[in-house]
Amino acid sequence: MKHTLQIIAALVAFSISSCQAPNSIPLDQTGIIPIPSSILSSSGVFELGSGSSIQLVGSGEDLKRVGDYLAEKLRPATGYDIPVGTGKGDLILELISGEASEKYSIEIKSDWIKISSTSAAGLYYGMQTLIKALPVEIENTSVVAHDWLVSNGKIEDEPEFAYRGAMLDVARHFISVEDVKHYIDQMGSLKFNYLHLHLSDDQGWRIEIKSWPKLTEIGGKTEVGGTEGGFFTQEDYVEIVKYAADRFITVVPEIDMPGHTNAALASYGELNPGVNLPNGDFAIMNEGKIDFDILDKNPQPAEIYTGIEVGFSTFATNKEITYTFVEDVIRELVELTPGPYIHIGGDESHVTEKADYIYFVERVQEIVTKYGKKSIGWDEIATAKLLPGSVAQFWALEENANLAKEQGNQILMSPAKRAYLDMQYDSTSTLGLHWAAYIELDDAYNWDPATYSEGINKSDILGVEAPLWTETIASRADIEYMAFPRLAALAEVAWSSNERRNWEDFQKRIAIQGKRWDINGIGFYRSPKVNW
Ligand code: TNX
Repeated sequence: MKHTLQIIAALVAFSISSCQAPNSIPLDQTGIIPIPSSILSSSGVFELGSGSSIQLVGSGEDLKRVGDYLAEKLRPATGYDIPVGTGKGDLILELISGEASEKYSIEIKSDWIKISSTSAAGLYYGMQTLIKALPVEIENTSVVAHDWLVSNGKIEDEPEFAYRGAMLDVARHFISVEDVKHYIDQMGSLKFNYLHLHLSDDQGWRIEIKSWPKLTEIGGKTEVGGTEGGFFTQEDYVEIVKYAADRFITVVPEIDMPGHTNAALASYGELNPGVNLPNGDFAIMNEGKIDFDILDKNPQPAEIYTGIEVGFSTFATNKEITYTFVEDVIRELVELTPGPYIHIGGDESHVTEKADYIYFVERVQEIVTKYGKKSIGWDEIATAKLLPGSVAQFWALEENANLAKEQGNQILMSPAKRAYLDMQYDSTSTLGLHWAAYIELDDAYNWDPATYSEGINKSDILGVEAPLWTETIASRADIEYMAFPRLAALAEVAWSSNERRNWEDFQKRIAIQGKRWDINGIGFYRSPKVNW
């Protein structure tokens, strides 16, 4: 009898404890990436149930949209209705008054969860954190039976850097609107806030410019390897800008110049540099030399290029038609671009004379300013005089970053050895290049932007950007394989403070993120550095 009672008591105790906290994972072990500034776990657990609903506190379309995203994320796997409204709910999104910032907090009690921020962007980031605090099964797109628990506690969080970017090179291989949107979704979940689109290069011109239609008719036709290219119509581009903005991501369009311009030079002969010969003929320059095979009274277009060499093309920096062209392109782009930046490229202009390069970069910055925007350019632009507010994107040369700093300009950190997503993981990688480095996951993770470059400190840095060049990358599967998991590592470099970051802890969290990617159908690289 005594024995039986003991068993019953044990069973009751077991069911009570499993009722209080069935399988709930402590908040700091849920695998949140990027790691928040602080996570406090407390006892007790919140359970999402069929009666759960989202309560919006505050007003505005942005707030409503964040509420809708959260509901849309929670509905498929749970099968719950999750209505969104201003009536009482157990998932509270609270827009608090005060100067808008990206900072947010999440309080998790047994009966409710509240995300608070002074901005809708902050609530969006809080929502992304909450999703990662839920069991990974929440990623399923059809109903799964599960206890949807979140441990009680409090999270406080804010980003380390204002600019957290990713770049897609849609020029070497064209990337469809659909694939760009898919990338934007992933960026949003990792709290990136800038999408840089590399819209033109030697191998392709990818944005419709109404005043210069041959750019896309001719320059958009092909891509690396000679396959069919493509381009964004202005409507496509606006659609991307809107899709990104809905996720608090600002698009930065890049027209790379004066080098990396073969696609434009193939579309319009008059943009080509050349020399007037004594007999009245005009000779064009090809790969930096006079091409005596192509003589005409008018400059001829360059030939279409589908290889992967860099540094052979240049605009004619001494002709007014070039600046008319650049101004037309920038004017049309500005009309479609609400964000503050236009990226003017400026890298690897190996066949532009140094003085001509400087003259060109200075003039183009003036044009960007005239249309109310700020310029970003690859670090070489710092060899010219920078206008106030222009940003140098460090990719290769420390001395250029320092030239920018000396001029009082900020630096965007994209060191090729750490942040380039097109670099191979190791010598066995079948995709990617390795001119800068092999970049394993820990290489992408273990660096501090504030100490990476001699002389460049935290206050000189606008942010961090992870570029994906596409010479060897031709499909969504290729993009995913190169970007993930490294994009998540770089998201944490950009968002979380160096003090908060820890590789051993990241190894555990990225393994959990990998389970999410598996459910999402994202074919990521299973780095041997992680116990997936
Ligand atoms: C260098 S990075 C380039 C790109 C290439 C990339 C390949 C930079 C500013 N220029 O044109 O695509 O290397 O890794």
